Amino acid sequence: METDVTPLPATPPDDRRTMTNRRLSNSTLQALPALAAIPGYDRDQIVPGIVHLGVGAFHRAHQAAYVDDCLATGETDWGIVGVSLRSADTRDALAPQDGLYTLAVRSSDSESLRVVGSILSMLVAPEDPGAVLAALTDPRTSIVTLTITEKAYLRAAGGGLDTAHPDIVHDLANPQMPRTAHGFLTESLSRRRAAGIRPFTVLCCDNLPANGATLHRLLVEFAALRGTRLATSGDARLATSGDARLATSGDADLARHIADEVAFPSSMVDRIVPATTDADRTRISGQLGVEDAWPVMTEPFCQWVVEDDFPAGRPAWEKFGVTMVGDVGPFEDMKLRLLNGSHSAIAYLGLLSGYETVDRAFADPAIRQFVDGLWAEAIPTLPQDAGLDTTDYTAQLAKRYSNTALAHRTAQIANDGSQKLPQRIVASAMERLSAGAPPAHLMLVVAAWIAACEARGKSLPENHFTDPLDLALAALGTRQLSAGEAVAAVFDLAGFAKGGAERLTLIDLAAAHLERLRQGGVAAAFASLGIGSE
Ligand code: CS2
Repeated sequence: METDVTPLPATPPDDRRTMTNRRLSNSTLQALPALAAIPGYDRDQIVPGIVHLGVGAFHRAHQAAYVDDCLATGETDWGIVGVSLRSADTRDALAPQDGLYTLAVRSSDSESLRVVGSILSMLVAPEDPGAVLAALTDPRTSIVTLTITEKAYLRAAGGGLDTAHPDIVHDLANPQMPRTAHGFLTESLSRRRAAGIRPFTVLCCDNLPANGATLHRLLVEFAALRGTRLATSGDARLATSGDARLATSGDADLARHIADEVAFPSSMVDRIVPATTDADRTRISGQLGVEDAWPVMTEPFCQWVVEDDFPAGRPAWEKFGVTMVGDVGPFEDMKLRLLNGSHSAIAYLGLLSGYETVDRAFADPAIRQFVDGLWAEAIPTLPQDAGLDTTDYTAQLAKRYSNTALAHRTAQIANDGSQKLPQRIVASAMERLSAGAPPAHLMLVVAAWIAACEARGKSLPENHFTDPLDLALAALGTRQLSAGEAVAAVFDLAGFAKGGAERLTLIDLAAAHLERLRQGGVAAAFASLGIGSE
């Protein structure tokens, strides 16, 4: 089957002639100052082998940089077709740049610039879902990577597929015109199977526990449901084939095919990537001498641990820094519970204390002491026999959080708390409690999230951060609930500790903290943990 991946439009010739306002692109690459490293390979020779769903700043600082290293070693089969599932912004910025962008690696006292060339073309799903399906069905596509954020997995509170979500309902009824990652992956796997093309490997790169297995389960559920809905919806294929049973069993078969034949290795990804600001754009463009409309800022640290299960082939990732393992679970848990958990803590407690960035919040001795207490509660929940060095890991985290050049905004991390806290905080709290130890620090993070939500429109700007549950959270906010009532209602809404024996105790702990936060602010909550008192 032929591909119809749309190449990025070439830079208009006029642009090449003008010396002012020139754009970063293939034609200006060789003239960049020596301070910026440029791709050391011929981009024209690179074949697209990876489709990436969700081309945000994180992907461009992480997987695309690893692939760039791989292409530089002479592998040519792993160029990236980037897909935005929602907005056209990244495509609009990168298309005139032939997909090139600057990665600025910043520590407190130095910065290095590198132009990344691994993204060959970009597609915007809502503009042309057919082109995305064609790229996914292209026989050259062997790997599909995803960074679509936690909320785009569309999980119901119990963890299964949210079958009531309008986009799931839409995609089940319109398999040819999907909106969700579930719809795109399922339809393209179905087309590949029908055309005799081997399935691609799906490599999830989002911050979810057992992320590959989680996505695998959701897709099997989606595919099975798609069969059910097709059989009852008068779908065009059924009408023309006149054999409803055939089509139904076809989709049941597809669910089985995805369950049995498609690999979903899990992976742990790590790099801190603050949102790019206008000041970053101006500064980087000034240094390059050409305009880069969308550079990416990041830290020196970078980690990728991947389960080695790629039946359709993979780049020799281990040659350039990726750790290939049999079981990524312990690494995922350590990262989610120690890094992401403390990140959320710093975000909410930092916002309530008036800090705009992680480094400023972390420089506050009380917050620093709190984070140490949080780590002390979370560490015993990690597997003890997996060789994890949590002392070294947390020491590195402390250094990374102190990077003053990143300006990583607390409001950025605060987004989507309802989707993040279950794996970052609540899971550790439940395990801690069932081991007989009260998770007092962990539950302050939940209370601080609720208090930060309550503070929006008061001490914090109205939309300072957002959450998929915002409408329901705002409705709760109008009811003048006691701390206990508010926490219980939020646990129900977000599905925290659903069905767990620990639920009521966790609610009590969080409610006591929320009451302290409401009455005496962060200092009062910290005092209950012995932080800040002499
Ligand atoms: C952060 C993560 O925004 C957030 O929720 O905790 O994006 C974090 O920076 C990355 O996971 C680091 O790898």
